[in-house]
Amino acid sequence: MTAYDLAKEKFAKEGIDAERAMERLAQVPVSVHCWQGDDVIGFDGGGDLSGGIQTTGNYPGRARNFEELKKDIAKAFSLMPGKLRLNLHASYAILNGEKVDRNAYRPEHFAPWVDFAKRLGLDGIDFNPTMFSHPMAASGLTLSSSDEKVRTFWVEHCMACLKIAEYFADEFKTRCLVNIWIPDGLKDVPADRFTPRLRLKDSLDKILACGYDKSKVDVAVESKVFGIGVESYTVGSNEFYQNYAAKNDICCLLDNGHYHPLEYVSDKIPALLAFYDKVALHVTRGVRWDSDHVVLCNDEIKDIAAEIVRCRALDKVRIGLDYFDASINRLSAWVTGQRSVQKALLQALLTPHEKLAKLQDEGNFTLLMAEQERIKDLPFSAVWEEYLKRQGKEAEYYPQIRKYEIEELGKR
Ligand code: RNT
Ligand code: ZN
Repeated sequence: MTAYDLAKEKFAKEGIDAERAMERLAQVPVSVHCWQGDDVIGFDGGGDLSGGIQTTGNYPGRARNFEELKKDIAKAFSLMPGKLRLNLHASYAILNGEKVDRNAYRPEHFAPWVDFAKRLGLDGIDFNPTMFSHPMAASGLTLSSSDEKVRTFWVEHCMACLKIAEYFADEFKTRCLVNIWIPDGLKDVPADRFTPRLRLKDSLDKILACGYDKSKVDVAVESKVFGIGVESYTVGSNEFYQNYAAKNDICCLLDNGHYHPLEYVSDKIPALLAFYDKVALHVTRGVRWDSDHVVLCNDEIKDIAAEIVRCRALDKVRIGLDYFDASINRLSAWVTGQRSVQKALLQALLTPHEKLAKLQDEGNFTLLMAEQERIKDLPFSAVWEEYLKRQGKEAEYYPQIRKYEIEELGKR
């Protein structure tokens, strides 16, 4: 018997079908962010990375253009198991020298991305307006700016993004998630916390009123606590966006780096699912702050995966990745993070949640604790290895990364 056969038997004894778990996992799309490949710089020359987010490190081989980024994505994605989507930022428009600003981007500026994503056999493309690293974001305020010209520019940008999202949805016949995140906030003690929020509300109203096709596009809003240089006030706070999303029938995006360190996104998922039919995620790893470290298969990620599975919400939660590490090989960072999410999901799919929930309902907390601990020792790794094998992936992917580093990245 192989290690997998033995594991399968063990899981069967727990009432878990390992075959079904692997099949289900292969169907869950993970939207992989393009911005890990080039340190969130983009192609439209908007300016240095701004908005209170930061990439640190200087590992050689950063993708400097579309060709290099495509090459890197193709290589990294080839090492990722499961169903993949591409998460694009508007700043990755392919402008080919055309003088056009972000408020006038058109689907054709992303057609080369569609061709590329189709060539890779991806499930679709998700999209993000880029409201940072641009002269119109120089004040640190965008949709909430007191300058009407600035607000209008970014409202137009978001509307343009919604059109582009419809195009993505049409091309792939899958719904496109458009996630709105703005850097708006203040470094020091505000004199007015109210008016900027009213302006943000008004800008969002204008964007949503553009008549985008709700049968093709999901709009999400991403809240945050603070950013570097904007420590004292964030316009798009958690309460602001949760209420906005609820009242306007759009979706919340939870980034697990965007809360106070003892608040857990895993606990927020079931809370939101009681009210929303969809929840979007940015899976990341914050170390002491929203540092966007590479996702590892740690307790936080396992808890998030467990909630998605036991809320029976694999079709309701849109999983996207959001981290950027420039201190290590960028492709390795990509693959490690994506595999960590897949591994956590597999573990969640192999857990007898119903049995445990029953113990909770019966008030049998002694056995519940004992079982929760015993289950940690089930042979998950044998199923993970089998899953990788069936997906045509090797458990050890570093040799391939190293080879690519020598042959491709080393030349940059
Ligand atoms: C910033 C947000 C946002 C960005 C990306 C690049 O704190 O998490 O999602 O990281 O849009
Ligand atoms: Zn995010």
